Amino acid sequence: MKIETITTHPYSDQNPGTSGLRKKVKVFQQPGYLENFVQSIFDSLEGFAGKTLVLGGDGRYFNRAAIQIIIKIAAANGFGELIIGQGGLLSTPAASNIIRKYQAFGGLILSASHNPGGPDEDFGIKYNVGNGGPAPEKDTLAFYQRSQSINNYKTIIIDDIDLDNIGEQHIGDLKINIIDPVSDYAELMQSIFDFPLLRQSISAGYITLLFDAMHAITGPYAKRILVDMLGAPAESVINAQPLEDFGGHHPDPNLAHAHELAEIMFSDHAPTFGAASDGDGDRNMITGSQIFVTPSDSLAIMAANAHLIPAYAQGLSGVARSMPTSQAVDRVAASYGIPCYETPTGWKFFGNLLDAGKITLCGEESFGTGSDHVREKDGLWAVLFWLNLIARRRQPVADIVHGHWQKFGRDIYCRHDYEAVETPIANALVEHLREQLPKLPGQEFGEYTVKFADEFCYEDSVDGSISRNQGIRVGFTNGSRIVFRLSGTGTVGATLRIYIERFEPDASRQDQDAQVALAELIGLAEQFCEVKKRTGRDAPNVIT
Ligand code: G16
Repeated sequence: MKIETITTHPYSDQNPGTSGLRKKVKVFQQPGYLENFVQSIFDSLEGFAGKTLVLGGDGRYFNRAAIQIIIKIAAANGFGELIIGQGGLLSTPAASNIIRKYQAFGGLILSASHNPGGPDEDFGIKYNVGNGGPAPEKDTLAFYQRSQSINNYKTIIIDDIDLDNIGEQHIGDLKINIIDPVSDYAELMQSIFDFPLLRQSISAGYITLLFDAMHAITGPYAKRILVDMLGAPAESVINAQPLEDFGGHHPDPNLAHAHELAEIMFSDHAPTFGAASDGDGDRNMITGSQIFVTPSDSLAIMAANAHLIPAYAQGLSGVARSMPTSQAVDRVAASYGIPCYETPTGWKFFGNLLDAGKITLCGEESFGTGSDHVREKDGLWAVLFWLNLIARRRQPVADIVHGHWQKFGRDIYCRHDYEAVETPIANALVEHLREQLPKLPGQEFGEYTVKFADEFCYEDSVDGSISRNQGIRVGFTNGSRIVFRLSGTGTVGATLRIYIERFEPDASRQDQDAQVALAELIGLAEQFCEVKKRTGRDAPNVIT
């Protein structure tokens, strides 16, 4: 194996965001761009000689080409084994499972998640550490710093590797193991949920379901698990074929983008349960006949009912949510007497809490829920959790949700996204918000009095690391909140996210439309941040 050292020059924009480096495909296709970032990662890591690296992606455009490039750089840098999903495919939670199960040194996951794919769309790459979770901030910072001074990368000159046939291949001392991307994951799911009960509920027609794979990675996983193993009819999984451009759509599981599913779920021939997952299979959207379950409510309901699932029958050690996620799960934790942690946005912040056994379940408003079974959020796991819940409780989704609100109260919640805002405008807006923070506490706005106004700073209770500037919060004396953040996953300009919530304990007032119930707070958010005034827009691009 002859190692070549190729001269390169640094790119200034390789600072990973919320979840790895996400850019337009054309940015990644610049000479040495992907190579630099991968070499920067390897240069920042220690002790991987002869060890195993897991490699796979969501199958979007550039996935295969990127895998071939990475194989050669990994070989030249001295890894001993590469485990790669057949066809270069691995869902993000499946990759996390494989890293853990085979005790790999780490893994590279290729995805831009829910962002669109294709030659003019998005690509991404992130490194996951040996616990199967996304690299912590200290590592991603090291990758970025290295990328700013890199002047060469190592590779080998060989023909492309066959990614399509399962089995072992060897290049010099390097073993390349092409594996079935689904079977380890399916086995893990079988160990968590009550598959016999699910099979029975589906065959008896008690549960009817529809899963929208959005032409992304979960198609093969859903077909194997829901259809082959649990006996759901083949037509229960739609858009099951992974496509490089996701059929030209955003593989983003929300009511706007999973509209085919949404139309059926709100029609008079809706099945009992409907769900969708995203590009790389870590997000989930949960619906029932005539009802959409917000991700924040879904997390709270899962926490409240976890004891009904075989793997969590002993109860939960604790729960966690990202800061902008609604406080619904906090109420469940308080009532069950278990701790609830509030972390910054980004799955990487849950890793330490999960590893330390402080939490069993965690989730985010951005359509992510997961548990200690892997170190990523997990779309199909959430789907199976809900199916298992419905099978155990023998109640429709709407009854489960309304029953939960009656017991714990409802945290009425929404998120407004203003996408592709010009970066200077977004930065000025954040600065404007910051300036107001010291004077807001105590001020009254109609029925709302500001209790606190700050910028969220997180101290990790396991390793003591501190993450500052994680979103601006305005909290009111009645428990309502408005949160402002700039997204760390966009690829064009800046995306402003505004998260709004209000607690409604009165069961007779819980069935309101969120936009109506939150209208006053939505008006206040504009008063504070002036996004409409500053951008000239009259509405958010996406409301979830
Ligand atoms: C990633 C992160 C999540 C985060 C989401 C949105 O998810 O893993 O923790 O909540 O991005 O982040 P932001 O608000 O910064 O855009 P995914 O599914 O995109 O990998």
